[in-house]
Amino acid sequence: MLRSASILKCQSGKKTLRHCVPSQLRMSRQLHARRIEGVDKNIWVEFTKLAADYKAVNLGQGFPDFSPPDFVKEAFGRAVSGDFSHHQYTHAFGHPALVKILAQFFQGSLGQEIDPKDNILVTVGAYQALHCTFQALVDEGDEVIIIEPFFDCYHPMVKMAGGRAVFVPLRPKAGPEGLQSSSHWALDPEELAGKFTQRTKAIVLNTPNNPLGKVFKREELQVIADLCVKHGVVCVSDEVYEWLMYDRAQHVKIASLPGMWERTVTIGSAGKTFSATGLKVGWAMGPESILKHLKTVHQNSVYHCATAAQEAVAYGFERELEHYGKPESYFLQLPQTLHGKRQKLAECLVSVGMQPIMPEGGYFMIADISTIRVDLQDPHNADEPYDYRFVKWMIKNKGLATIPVSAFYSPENQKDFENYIRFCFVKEDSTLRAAEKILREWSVKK
Ligand code: IK2
Repeated sequence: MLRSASILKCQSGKKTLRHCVPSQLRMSRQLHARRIEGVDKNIWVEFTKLAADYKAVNLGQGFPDFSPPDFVKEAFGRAVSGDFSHHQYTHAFGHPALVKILAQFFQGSLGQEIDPKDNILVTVGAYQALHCTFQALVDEGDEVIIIEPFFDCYHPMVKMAGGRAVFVPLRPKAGPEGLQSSSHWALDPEELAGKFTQRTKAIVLNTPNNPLGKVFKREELQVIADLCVKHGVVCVSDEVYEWLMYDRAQHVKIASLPGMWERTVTIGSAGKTFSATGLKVGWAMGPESILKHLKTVHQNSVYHCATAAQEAVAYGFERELEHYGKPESYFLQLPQTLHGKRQKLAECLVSVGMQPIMPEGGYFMIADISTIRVDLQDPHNADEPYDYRFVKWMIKNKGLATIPVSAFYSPENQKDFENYIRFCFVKEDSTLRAAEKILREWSVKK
């Protein structure tokens, strides 16, 4: 703005541009705010572009390459072609139809009566729910405990809020012989307890976890809950994959444990719930005492989310409530479909010499690649972690895209986890077959 204003003035005053640049700008003042320093790299921007540039078979970013269920598509169609009001502003903190059904739907699993007005904030995907949470709760110098591996945006969001991230890794424990499971990765309770200090404001939990697929058991959640209660700490519980459970895993909401409702922000995503990541409708749920602060951030940044998308999501939940627990429920059907895809991918990875960690939930499977050594001599990025170089090499030379797992670790722990890559199996069977073909041909050539 300033620059174009000065150019306009120049033209009218017939002066050269140099004379017109305000003196403050002529001094080499930095343009950007310091809070965005060090958070400019983004794994999705980098690897999604690379996958597209090389037209790779894409098991990288977590989005389904199949259609959402017909009832969601039809509801969206009705929303955009129907009432004029679906094209206009709706309530700032959530479209009335959506907050009403979300309250009804989740009160059972939260063990809590939910007030649609006070206890819910509808956001632009789970991303914005996370952003509002960190902006609203974290002060300069506050500490936020993040369990590793973690969905990558938690760290930059904490930093941008002025907080300090404190990391605690899930550690792989020797399991029984055979295929490893995400359930073999656990927190060390003593190590976790040691991370809580007087400055700890919040802990971030993600169950089922991205990228590992770990589903935290009730006993594991209880350890976290006890520490939150003891230290007066808020729990940010990211549960975007809550419907995607495999085998006998069960999703437990930490907010439902004694003493936790009043200190937990539970975050969900309609994109993941209905296999429609482009909808970008998410939500935060919690006590009014916390939610009111998230609303302050929301009303001063986004104000409200797309009305038609919220209308469609509301219909989706109404339909699911009607069919809850029945075979026609999408929340039952989707994990059943994905169970087969997960199985197939694991078998394929084993057969080509990788060691997959079987996920108990979610979209992803990580695999140990330390048995597959390839020559990654590339002088341009020799200082990058091994998994980054491996995935880049695989995209360029094998036409298969995945995501390096060390992207989900802090700089201090990255080195210990650079032998894993992440595969997304929420893909058409034809996509998975194309990936399998690449992997098999590769393993034959070795
Ligand atoms: N929280 C978690 C744990 C997520 O995985 C995501 C979406 N991630 O998808 C990218 C990937 O890992 O490949 C979100 C939050 C954000 O959800 P939404 O799309 O609703 O903003």
